[in-house]
Amino acid sequence: MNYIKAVYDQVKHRNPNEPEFHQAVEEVLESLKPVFAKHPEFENAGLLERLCEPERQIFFRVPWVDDRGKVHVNRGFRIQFNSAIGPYKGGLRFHPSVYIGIIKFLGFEQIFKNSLTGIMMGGGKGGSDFDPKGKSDGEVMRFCQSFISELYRHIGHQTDVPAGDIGVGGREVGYMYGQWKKLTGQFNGVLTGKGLSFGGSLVRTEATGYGCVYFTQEMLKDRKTSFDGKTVVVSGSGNVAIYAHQKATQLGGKVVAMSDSNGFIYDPNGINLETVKQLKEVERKRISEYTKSHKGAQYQDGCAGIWKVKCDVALPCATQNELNEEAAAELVKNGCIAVAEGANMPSTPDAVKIFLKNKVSFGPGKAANAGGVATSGLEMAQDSQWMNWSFAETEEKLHKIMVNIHSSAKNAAEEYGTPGNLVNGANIAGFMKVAQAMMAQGIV
Ligand code: NDP
Ligand code: 2IT
Repeated sequence: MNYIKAVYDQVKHRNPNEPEFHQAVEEVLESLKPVFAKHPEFENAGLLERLCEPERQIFFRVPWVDDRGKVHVNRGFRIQFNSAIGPYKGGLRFHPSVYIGIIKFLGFEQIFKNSLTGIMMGGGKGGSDFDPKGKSDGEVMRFCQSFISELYRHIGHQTDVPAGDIGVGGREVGYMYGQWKKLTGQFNGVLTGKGLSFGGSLVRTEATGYGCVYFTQEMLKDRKTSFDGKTVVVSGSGNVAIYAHQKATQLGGKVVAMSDSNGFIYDPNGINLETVKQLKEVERKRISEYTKSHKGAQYQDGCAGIWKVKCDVALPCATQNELNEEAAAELVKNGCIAVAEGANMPSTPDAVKIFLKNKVSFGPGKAANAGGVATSGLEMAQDSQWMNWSFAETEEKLHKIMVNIHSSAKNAAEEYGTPGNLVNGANIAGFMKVAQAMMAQGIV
């Protein structure tokens, strides 16, 4: 279709040297072809041009002082991508690889992901090229304070609500919330992922990993099977990976491999999650240390090697483009039947093609990892009511949301002629709600 191609060419022209953003846009536009064939009015309304251009982009300087008194300057970003269905919502990523193309790809994905949750949240994302690794608590705190000293004027509980992502967890959210409160004198929950004693929600910490496993459970049900007795590989060992491991294990799976950016561990007896939590959440060490206390386990340098480990279910939960064509072929060869993306865009487009061609059940990130932002939405709902829900009540709500996301994606895939293709289904279902809101609200 000429219209879709023209929009994509314009995105590439306007945003040069941002391959991750191009990749995310191309996948969505490809899925939307049958929608635009059915709805010519969307083209007249310039819907795609508007959708691909962020409503607002904020870039700022983040100066901070290290423990030796040296001054450093990082870059801060916040992309307020689309507010058609609610306040901008999305995480902050602190990682040295962050540049505007990464934030745009994440913000773009977030629009459709947030729509799929069924909660009133628009799409946004932010972050910095700051590297929290190896920094002291004091350095991280001073960085977070400096970051919020600029960002605070652009966010608000009904305008833009940031949260965590890579390199931003409970510690960082706490420091940012403290500084935001000091600057504004308010207490209204402007960030999500907060500590439980100051407006956080139970289950938010676990939500992305749990949600990813609930989504996978639905895909397995469609194949008339379950997690029980399945061998599982989970890449990463951060927030998403840890709680994906926990829920997969609760449902009867055995997680035999996990990784970090240096390499991966393989433990045929099942990876001991307490050890991983202690190493990664408390001591902030490398995953290689696991083998010191678990003699039956092996460590190998290079994180991509994890996809050679034989498994029934693979959950990529580390970062974008960590699973390529070769890795996908290896998984298929070894009998893997389901892949669900806990991370954002971890599979390359060629890897996705291999999964779909070989009838591997494939859950794309914007559907499979939506449990995190969905529970952020539940945190916002609790804050606005000045209430706390129990763990069980919140988890039940998360579970229902994931089941609904799976069925929306599945139904949309069928309705638009590609049954079983949850990539198309998630893109279309996420898009339709945003499109209807944009059509109703006029040209804004
Ligand atoms: P964390 O910072 O807690 O953990 C990230 C993990 O990924 C670490 O194990 C890290 O290893 C590894 N990793 C990071 N960069 C690379 C890389 N370039 N190559 C290999 N491994 C890498 O982040 P999260 O667990 O929160 O996020 C993981 C993924 O999930 C991201 O894609 C994020 O966008 C996505 N996501 C997160 C949500 C959330 O609620 N937190 C919600 C939805 C999606 P190392 O320690 O060596 O850096
Ligand atoms: O990618 C994501 O969905 C997140 N990092 C979570 C965003 C949020 O606002 O909870």
